[in-house]
Amino acid sequence: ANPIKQAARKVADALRGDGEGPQDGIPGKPGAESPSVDEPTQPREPLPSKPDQTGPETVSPTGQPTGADQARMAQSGSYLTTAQGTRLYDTDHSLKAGPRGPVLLQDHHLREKVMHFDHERIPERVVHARGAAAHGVFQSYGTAASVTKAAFLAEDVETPVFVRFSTVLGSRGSADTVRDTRGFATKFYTSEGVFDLVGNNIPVFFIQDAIKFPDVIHAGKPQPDREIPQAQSAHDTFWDFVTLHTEAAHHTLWNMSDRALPRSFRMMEGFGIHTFRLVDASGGTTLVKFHWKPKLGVHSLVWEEAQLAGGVDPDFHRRDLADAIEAGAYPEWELGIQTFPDTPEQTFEGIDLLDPTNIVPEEMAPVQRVGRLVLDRNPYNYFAETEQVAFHPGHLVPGIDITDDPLLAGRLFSYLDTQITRLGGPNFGQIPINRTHAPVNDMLRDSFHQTAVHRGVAPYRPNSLDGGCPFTAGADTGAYIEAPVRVPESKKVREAPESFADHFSQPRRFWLSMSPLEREHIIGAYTFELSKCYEQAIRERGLQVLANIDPELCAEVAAGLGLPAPAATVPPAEVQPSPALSQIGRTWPTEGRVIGIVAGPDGDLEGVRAVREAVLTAGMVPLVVAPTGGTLGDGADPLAVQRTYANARSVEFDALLVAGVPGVGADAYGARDAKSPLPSAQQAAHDPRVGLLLSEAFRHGKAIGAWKGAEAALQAAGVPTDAPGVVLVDSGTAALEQITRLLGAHRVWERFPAEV
Ligand code: HDE
Repeated sequence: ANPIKQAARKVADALRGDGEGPQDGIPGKPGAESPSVDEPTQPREPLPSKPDQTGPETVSPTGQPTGADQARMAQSGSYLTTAQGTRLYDTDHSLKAGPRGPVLLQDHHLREKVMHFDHERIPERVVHARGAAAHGVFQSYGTAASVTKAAFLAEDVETPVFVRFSTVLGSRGSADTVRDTRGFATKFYTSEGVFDLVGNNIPVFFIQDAIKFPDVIHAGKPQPDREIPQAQSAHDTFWDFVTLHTEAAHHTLWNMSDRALPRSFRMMEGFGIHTFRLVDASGGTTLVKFHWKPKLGVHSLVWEEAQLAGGVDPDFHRRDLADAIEAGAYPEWELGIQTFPDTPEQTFEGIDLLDPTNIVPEEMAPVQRVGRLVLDRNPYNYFAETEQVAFHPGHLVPGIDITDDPLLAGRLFSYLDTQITRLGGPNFGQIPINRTHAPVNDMLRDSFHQTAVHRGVAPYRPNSLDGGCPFTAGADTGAYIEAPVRVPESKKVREAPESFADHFSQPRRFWLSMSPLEREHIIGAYTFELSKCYEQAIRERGLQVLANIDPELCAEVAAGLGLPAPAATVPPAEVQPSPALSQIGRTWPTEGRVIGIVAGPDGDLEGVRAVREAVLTAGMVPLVVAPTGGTLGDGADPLAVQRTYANARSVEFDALLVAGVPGVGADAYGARDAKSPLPSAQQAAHDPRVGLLLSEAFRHGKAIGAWKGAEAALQAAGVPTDAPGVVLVDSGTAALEQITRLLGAHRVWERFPAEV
């Protein structure tokens, strides 16, 4: 019998609905017809709003039971089809002249399937290639309504958003926790069109003029000969550039600070960097800088954690973001603005607002809160949403305008231009994640990937064939009208203004605003990075830049490098510190923090159960760590294990709770020796994996709470029970209470050598 004919008959039967057709349909919908395909989008009509913001239900990090989620299923119908909608009877074998014969060129299914696969990859972003994103809602307070007519900033308006976080230098597959600036790009789907706030977690930039962007990125990316190092600034070309081009000194200093090692995307500030211009209902203008303030505070990893995570969990930040949202610990920020009078000089208290290497300290211009952002849904599909989202600083809405910052000017060109290569043409606005929620009525036509079927014959103006439509709007009908600001009269030049020439006073302010411990971290970072440079001249130039920022910083780094400290070539600037820049010394909410509960079958299981519940009630995420996977305890209600001694590393946890006697069951690892004279409980305490977990947590300043009989495990790990932030009490819940208090400060800073 001919198998192809047999199969074809089967399909024909199935189509008639009377035979045993393919049975691989979705459970519950046997033989259901595929839903009819939606009409192609008509850009003239209001586009459908995004689906409801319901969180996907899948495996929860807390080990909660999960349910199937239709929206997450790959199938949308019972039968597999080609891209043209034709049903298929086999997708596992090529069409051949006999089972052992040659494959036939006429196999159009094979051709289509492999052709599509061959083109699955698109170019990654030239910068910010590695990212993670989430959907959410922005709710405005209305406090900005007096300075901007932007509809989404009026009182109590809810606007759907999509936010993408990223590193800058690494490729799409690089590690999350590298020392780098982070992107913080927000797409607001407002009623007046899309507004993109394409910012970073560092408020200044390496360069003052967009024409230098290719230079700084060529220097920062892996070196072109061997393509190393990946996603790092610790190499000759980066330091060669930033030490010659001293306007980079401020951004580089932030990069050497803890800001470049965020604990979580949820715990980063965001900055629009450039000064923008707000326009109110009567045409009045105000200069403004945008800030995102995280509800959980600004927190960082320590350098060793960042390095470890790069290996043990390169997806550390994207996992943290997705897990937090899935667990219901929705990340939150407030949008804030610093406002400045729109004077012809565009300066504020002597600070040039057009220079993107400058900040204005919050003590001089407070950040006024204008709305709240909540991220509450993970993307369904990384490629379709996170990869294809296209941001552009020129996506502006009425009420928000630009200034003459020369860096911003270049960005206004670049972001559209780059999408042509990355997304394959100018119609990227029609990709679902990029679609505006405002009605579109443009006269743009054709080109690659055009999904609209435009009607009519007159996509031009003026016309009579369409009755003169479309008409242009005015100020009273929601038109985007550029603020009619005066352009300075001058001759054409390739020059920076004199006010852009001070490269050291702003970094000096940042340095002076740091606590002693943060300074230690900065010194360590410069010493590490410059020590990775091969060229002596580059190290020496690096020290010269530091000498011009602060002699003590320079001396400490020079000592670490074993080089003499040069004298400053510019006198140290007289600047006031800005305490708001320091991350240490405040108390923050602990929601969404991850608590590791280290347990073993011989430990206090009831205590573990109780503390797990208490962690959940406090809005934090409990992860039970046990010798093996599966469950702890038998009987009717065993306790699910989320991590094992073999796969848990301290970097994942913000604090540890040690339940009684951890570690039993480690035979295979050699920790438990049948011939040992020690009772099993004591041997268990010496499980080296538990020891590593505890000693790392201790070294990285994490709170450790232990109860009933955990002393031996702490001792074996070299964790003194009387050290700051080590809590030894009678029960797990009592331990939790104390470590929660410690967590408010993020880490037990007293454990670090430098005075806080
Ligand atoms: Fe970007 N930048 N950039 N940048 N940038 C891109 O756009 C560029 C700059 C930032 O999650 C690219 O779609 C130039 C400053 C973020 O998709 C590209 C200059 C700031 C993202 C581009 C700058 C940023 C990008 C690459 C100097 C902070 C990721 C792919 C004038 C305010 C957005 C793309 C996302 C991405 C160009 C400087 C932030 C090539 C020419 C300053 C967060 O267009």
